[in-house]
Formats: sequence, C-alpha cells, structure tokens
Amino acid sequence: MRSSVFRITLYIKLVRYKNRFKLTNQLRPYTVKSTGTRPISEVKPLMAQSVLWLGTTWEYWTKEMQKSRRQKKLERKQLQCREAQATNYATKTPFRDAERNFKSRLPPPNFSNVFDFDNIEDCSAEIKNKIVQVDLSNDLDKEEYKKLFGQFDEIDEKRDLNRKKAYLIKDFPGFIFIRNPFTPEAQKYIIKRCLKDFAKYPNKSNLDTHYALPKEGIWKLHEKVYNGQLNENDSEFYVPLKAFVKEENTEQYNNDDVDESLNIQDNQDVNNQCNNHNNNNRCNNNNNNNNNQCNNNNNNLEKSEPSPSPTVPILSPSELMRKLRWITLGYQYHWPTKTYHLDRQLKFPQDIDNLTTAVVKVIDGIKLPDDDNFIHKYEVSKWKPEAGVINYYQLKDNLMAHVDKSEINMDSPLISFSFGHTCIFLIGGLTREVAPIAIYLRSGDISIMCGIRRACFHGVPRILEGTLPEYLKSNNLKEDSEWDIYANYMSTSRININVRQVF
Ligand SMILES: O=C(O)CCC(=O)C(=O)O
Repeated sequence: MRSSVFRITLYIKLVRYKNRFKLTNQLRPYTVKSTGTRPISEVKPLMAQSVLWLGTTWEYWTKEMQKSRRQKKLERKQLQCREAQATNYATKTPFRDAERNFKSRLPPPNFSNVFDFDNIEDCSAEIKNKIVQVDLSNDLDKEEYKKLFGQFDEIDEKRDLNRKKAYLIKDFPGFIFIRNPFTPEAQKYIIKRCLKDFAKYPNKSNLDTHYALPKEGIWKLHEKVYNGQLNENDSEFYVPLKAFVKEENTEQYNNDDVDESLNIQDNQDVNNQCNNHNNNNRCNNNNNNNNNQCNNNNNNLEKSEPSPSPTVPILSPSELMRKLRWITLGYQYHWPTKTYHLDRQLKFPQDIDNLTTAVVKVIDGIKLPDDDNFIHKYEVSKWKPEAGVINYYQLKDNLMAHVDKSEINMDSPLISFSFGHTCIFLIGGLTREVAPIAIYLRSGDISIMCGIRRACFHGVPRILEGTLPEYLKSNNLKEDSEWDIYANYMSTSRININVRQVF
C-alpha cells in the first residue's frame, strides 16, 4: 500500500511487568508515521522493529511516570480482581457454587433447598418428596443401647421416633441419616470425652506441629486457668513453641501407647496384600492421586512431619483450645501424604467403638423402597472401628469439599456424629461437577456414608451461629457446675466425630 503517509498499525505484545506494575499481556495498537514514499516492506524489518519497540517503551514509561500512586494501586487491584475471576471460572463447579452460597455472609445464603430432617413439614415440596423414612432394623431404645444414648425419663413421641427411624434420600443412594437419638446427658458425656480425654497425647492434633503440649492435654491446663489455679505469671501458663524445645521433649510416641497386638498382624497382612496387588486398581488409583496407602506401607518410617514454626503466636491455654482443629483416634493419620501411620495404631476408645457398632447394627439391611440399587448391607461382625477424626470447629470455620479415600476398605460405612452448633453439610457425587445436596446437621445427629456415597465429595461450608441447643448452654445449676467450662467452649463450637474401618 502506497500513500504519502504510511500508517501501519502493528500489535506489539508488551512485556509483562508482573511484579512491579502488574500489566496484563495486551496487544496494543501502535502507529508509526513516515514521511517517505517507500512501502514498509522495503524498510529493514529489524530496524522497523527496533523503532517500534523504542517508541512503545517510551510511550509506556512516560505514561507510567505521569500516573499517580493511587492510580497505579487501583490498576493493580483491578488486575488482581481479573486474575481472581479467571481462576474462579477455571474452578467453577456446582460443588464450589454451593460452597460459595453457604459461605457468603453478605448477601446471606439461600437456605431454601436445605434438607431439614428435623422439620420435614417445613421443607419445600420438592425436598419433602425426596425424603424417605425407613425403620431401623433394631430400636436404639432397647435396653442394651441405653447406656450409650442415654435414658429419657418421659415419653415424647417425636423424640422416641428418632430411635426407631432413619431417613434416606430418593435417587441418592448411600446416605443414611439418624435424627439425634441421644439424651442431653449422653451428648455432654461425649463432648467432655472429646475435649478432655481425646484431645491429648498420644492422639495427634493439629496443635502438635508447633506447640510442645503438656502430656495431660491442653484442656487440663485450660481448666486450671478457668478455675483460677493458674495465671499468666506461672511458668506453665504459656505452652512452649516446639521450634524452641529440645527434640527429646517433643517426642510424640512411645511403644506403650501403640497397640501392638492389633498392629503387627494387620501391618503384615497389608504389606503382603499391597505387594501382591501392585497392579490392583485401588493401589494404582491411589498412586495417581498421590494418596498411596500401599506405597506407604513399606516406608512408614519415612513419613516426615511439617517443621515447627518459630513464628506462630504464643497463646494462653484457652486461646490454644480455640485453635484446636482436629485430633486422630486409632490409626494415626499423616495429613501431608493423606495416609495412615500403620505403625501407630492406638487403642480405639471403647465407648466410641460401642456407639458405632450400635449404629452399624441398626442400619444393616436398610433399603430405599422401590429402588433395588440401594440396600445397605454390612454385617456387624465385620465392623472394626480402626480410625477416627474428631473435628473441632469454631463458628467461622469450614471444611472444604473432599473425599475420604485413604482407607483400604471402602465397603464399610463411614459413621459421623455431630455435637454443638448446627452446620450445613454438603454431599455430592464422585466429582465436584455433581451438584451436592445440603443438609442441616444438628447436635446429636448421626450421618452415615456407605455404598457409592462413601467415595463422594462432601464438606462443611458453614457453622450456623445461634444454634447451640439450650441444654448445652451453661445453666448455672449447682448440680451441673462442672459443665460450665464445657458450655463456655461449646458457645462458639461444633464437634464432629467420624469413624472409619481401614482394612
Ligand atoms: O464435620 C463433619 O460433619 C464432616 C467431617 C468430615 O467430612 C471429615 O472429617 O472427613
């Protein structure tokens, strides 16, 4: 093209000044004017490019110099927003959408489609239509269970029904729900166990990484402070940071705590099992997911723990209690590799074992009427509660979508108990692409994942403020003054115990 003025519009990709100016890659039109009459093709390409580059750079820098700091900051913010949006789109799935809905504070979540087994009559017609009430194969009201779930003094029809019925969801096989069958006293007993007895050595907790916790547990220390027996001038008041404590004092396990009678036999079995089945699907699948139980069996001792940080805050016992997020029961869990420490099988607490065994017994044979795809069958004689996680949630906490798949035995049910504040529980399908259903889990409720649901994504996006049952609050009565400190903790908390069979 010939003319007195050649206008060449070229698109030049600007260098991405990512760290300093966060400019996006963009194609900018740039105009070069020439007074000559020669076509551009005759101009030496390298020279033309250099001129263009110099021109663009000059233009860019002069513009940048003219911008105020505020303008630059604004641009940086806008860019960050655009990048965040781009990532959101990349990870946008129906499960994430549901999580986002329930996590949102402003605007508040849409609760209209939550399954509320405690108020079925208030649910939408669509949800009511999906809820199926079935008989438990055994009443939890029987004498043998009263020690576990407690004994009510009076008859209350609705409450008594909780010990006779389970709830299933149409077209959603593998999820079983039992409405709170516990008395308030039975719930208090379990809550105390979770705080006082289970949240301590030798059970591993999230606090162990950074804090050299006392062997008798952080709750004991918290009690001493609560009762005025310990104050901040005492040397024990602040738990030392592991980063500054000598190795031998922070040793987590000794052989007395490991239940070797259970452990050795099982370990050998599993090692053999996995060596013999290296081509077996489960092992391969786990391999792909970086979640290989089988590989791990051979090198239990190589599981390294995260290093203690010297910069975590030094906290009072009650502050530390509120930082407790999880402890593990039975086989201790190695979170970085999502595998069990097969050389650390601790004795499983008998009372929690009994509770889960009762549940396994009463759900055996439960089926969705008119749907042969779902009959729950797991004989109680096969049930071995071998591992458990206790989750301690504060009101702002949540648990992201995940699948519990570290267990070799995925045929056994996963049994989960809720105490304290109500939460929203999401449970979906085999991928996050499946839209989950949302369920209220209230204090005392039992949820069971079995069959296909055992391998499905689930999570807890929200703990609902103001939902602590009256009977778990402090009642200032003399006969239950011991509950006061627990009531204080529970005023901002939810506790979940979930139990699995590993082999
Ligand atoms: O807190 C709950 O109800 C669920 C806990 C859970 O999904 C887990 O620990 O894997």
